[in-house]
Amino acid sequence: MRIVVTGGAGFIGSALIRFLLRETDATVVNVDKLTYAGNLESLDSVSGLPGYSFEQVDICDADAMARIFHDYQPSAVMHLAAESHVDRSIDGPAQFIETNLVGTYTLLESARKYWDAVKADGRQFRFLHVSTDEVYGTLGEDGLFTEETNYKPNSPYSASKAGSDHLVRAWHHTYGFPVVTSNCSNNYGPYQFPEKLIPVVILNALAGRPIPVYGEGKNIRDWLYVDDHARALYTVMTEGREGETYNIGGHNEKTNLEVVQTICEILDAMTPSETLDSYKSLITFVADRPGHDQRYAIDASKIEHELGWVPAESFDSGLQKTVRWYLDNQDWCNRVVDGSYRGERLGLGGTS
Ligand code: NAD
Ligand code: TDX
Repeated sequence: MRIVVTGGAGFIGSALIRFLLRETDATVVNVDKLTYAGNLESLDSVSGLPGYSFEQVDICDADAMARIFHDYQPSAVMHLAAESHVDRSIDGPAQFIETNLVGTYTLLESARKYWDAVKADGRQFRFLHVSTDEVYGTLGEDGLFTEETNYKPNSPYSASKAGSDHLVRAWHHTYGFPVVTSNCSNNYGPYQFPEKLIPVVILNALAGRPIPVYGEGKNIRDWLYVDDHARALYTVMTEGREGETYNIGGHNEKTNLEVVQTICEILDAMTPSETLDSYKSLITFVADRPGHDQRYAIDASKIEHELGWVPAESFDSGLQKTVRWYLDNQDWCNRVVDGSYRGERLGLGGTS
C-alpha cells in the first residue's frame, strides 16, 4: 500500500509512521504543514528508510493536494492533520476552523477527484478520518461513549472535529466516497508536545516548576498509549467496514489528579529530586478551563469484537515507558522547549 498520512510530523502521526514503516509493507508519504506541533525530529529513526517521503504542504491548499495525489497515486489516506489542543482552541478558534473544517473539506475534495479518476481502473482506495471522543461531549458519573452516542461537542476544538466527522460522513453518503472514521480517547506516550497534560507534568516536575492542575483535578480522561492507537488505526483502515465509525480506547479512566500524582511517584522512584521530598509538592491547583468537559470514557467493544484489536499496554506500563522516554530523550525535549526544532522559543505551561 502507498499511504498518504496527513499530520505525520505530529505526536500520533509520527507514531503511526514509525509503526507503518517498521511493522507493515506500506510506503508512506507524510503530508504536513509543520505548524508549531509538527516536528520532523520525531521521525529521525525512520525518515532515512526508502519507503518514506515528506511533503511540506498545507491540507487547505487544493492545488498542492491535487499534485500530491497525482504524483504519488496513493491507495489510502490516513488523515490526522489538525489543530489538536483544546486550550489553544479557546484562545484562538480561527485556525481550528481553518485546518479542521476547511482543511478536511479541501482534502476530501482532492481525494474524491483523484478517486473518481482511478476507480475506473478498478484500483482500491480508502480514506481514514482520525477523530476524537470529544465530539460526543461530556459524560456524567456513569455510561460510556458508543458509536451511537449523539454528537454534543463543547469546545471550539471538538466542534471543529465534529464538523469534520460530518463532512466525511456526508462525502460517503452523497458521493459513495470510501471512508472509515475512528474516534479515540486521550493518547499519551513518547514525542507528545509539552502542552498536553502528561508531558507538561513530566517536564515541569523535572524543571522544578509548578505542576498546573485545572480546577480540583477531578475531571476524568480515558487514556490510551499512542502505539496502541497507531495499531488500531492501521486495523481500522485495512479491516474496518466502509462507511462505519469505530471508537478506540484503552479502558483507563483516571482523574487528572490521579494521573499527576502517579507521574510524580514514578519520577520520585526513577530520578528523586535533590531538593524536594516528592515532586507532588509542585502540584498547584489553577483556574479551571472554560467549559471543561467532566468525563470521557470509551466503549471499545465494536473494534475489539469486530476487528480483534485490543490494547497491548496497561496504563501503569505505558506511563512507566513514557516517563522513561522523556528522561532518556532530554535532547528532543530541550529542542522543543527552546524552540530550536523550528527556530523559536516555547513558553512551557505556567500556573495561570
Ligand atoms: P498534533 O497537534 O501533535 O499534530 C498535528 C499535526 O498536524 C502536526 O504535525 C501539524 O504540523 C500538522 N498540521 C496542522 N495543521 C496542518 C495543515 N493545515 N496542513 C497540514 N498539516 C497540518 O496532534 P495529535 O495529538 O498527533 O493528533 C493527531 C490527530 O488525532 C488529530 O486529528 C486529533 O484531533 C486526533 N486525536 C488526538 C488525540 C490525542 O489525545 N492527542 C486523541 C484522539 C484523536
Ligand atoms: O496543564 C494542564 N493541566 C490540566 O489539569 C493541562 C494541559 C491539562 N489539564 C487537564 C485538562 C484535561 O481535563 O488535563 C486533562 C487533559 O488535558 P489535555 O492534555 O489538554 O487533553 P484534552 O483536553 O483531554 O484533549 C486531548 O484528548 C483528546 C487532546 O488534546 C485532543 O486532541 C484529543 O482529541
